[in-house]
Amino acid sequence: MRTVVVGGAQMGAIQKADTREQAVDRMIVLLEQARANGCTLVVYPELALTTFFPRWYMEDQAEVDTWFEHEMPGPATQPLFDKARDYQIAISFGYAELTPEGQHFNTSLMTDRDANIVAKYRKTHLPGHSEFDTERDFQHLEKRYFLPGDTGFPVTRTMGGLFGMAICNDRRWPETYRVMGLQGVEMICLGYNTPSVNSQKRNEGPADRLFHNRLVMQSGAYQNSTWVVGIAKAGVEDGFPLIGGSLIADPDGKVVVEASTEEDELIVHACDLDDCVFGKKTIFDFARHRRVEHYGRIVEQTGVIEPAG
Ligand code: CDT
Repeated sequence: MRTVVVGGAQMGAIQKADTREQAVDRMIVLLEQARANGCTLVVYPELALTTFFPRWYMEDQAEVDTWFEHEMPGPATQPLFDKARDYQIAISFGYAELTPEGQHFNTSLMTDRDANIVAKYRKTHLPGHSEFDTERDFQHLEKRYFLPGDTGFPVTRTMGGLFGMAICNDRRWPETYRVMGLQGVEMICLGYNTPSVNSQKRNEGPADRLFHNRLVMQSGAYQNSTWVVGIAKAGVEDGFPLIGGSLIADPDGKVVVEASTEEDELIVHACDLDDCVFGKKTIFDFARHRRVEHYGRIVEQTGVIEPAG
């Protein structure tokens, strides 16, 4: 057995006026709960330190930059790293990253149990749009504020296993899981901020959004025989609701634990990484069963090309 006791640290709403220090205080309370539950890894949401600011249209780059972290850890986040090291708990969380070269990314990190950053991932699939869209009920300006990630989907050896990360919209794309599956991934940690209603389709509400949330993470887990830890920032941020539904899916695609609120809530499961072995050696033994000679379109083509009529 190679057990990682995972704490999925769902966070409730963070309002626009809330400070990073307030968010970090809440993250530390969740870390303390995780410690009481024997967790060795805690996973927090996408953009865990602030409100989901891409819903706000901004033209002033200096104002935009106030939502970004210029260093990691920085003054506001150092206490979280310090507590995680004291408790010997690895952590993973999302934040807006401003690099020394001035590039903006939607990023996640993972530490080892000594609070050393061992992996970094920058969001690949940026949803939404880059200009104010009058057709939408609310804005989703990730394409305005972030560059597409430049990391690919790295898989890192740490804590006796193979770990990868993804961020929110990435979870809807099978390529995300398969690229990590091809590196033998055993646990994918991902955070999300998903509006409870589709801004372009009002009748797609929370029930549908939660259905899609489970559907994609359960399939990603099963089809790559990996654990998937998917953690929400949930609740109503300045009038804009986000779904909860944080969950852990096992390598058989089954949900083993799921959040029941839209508040700060810790879900816990002892995940045995050896549970990945059976699927990886049988039905999803990629080396024996994949037929790459038929998959060329997946990398040669981006959009749809229909057959000639
Ligand atoms: N944060 C994030 O990626 N949210 C998206 C919303 C898509 S609607 C423009 C998601 O896939 O949940």
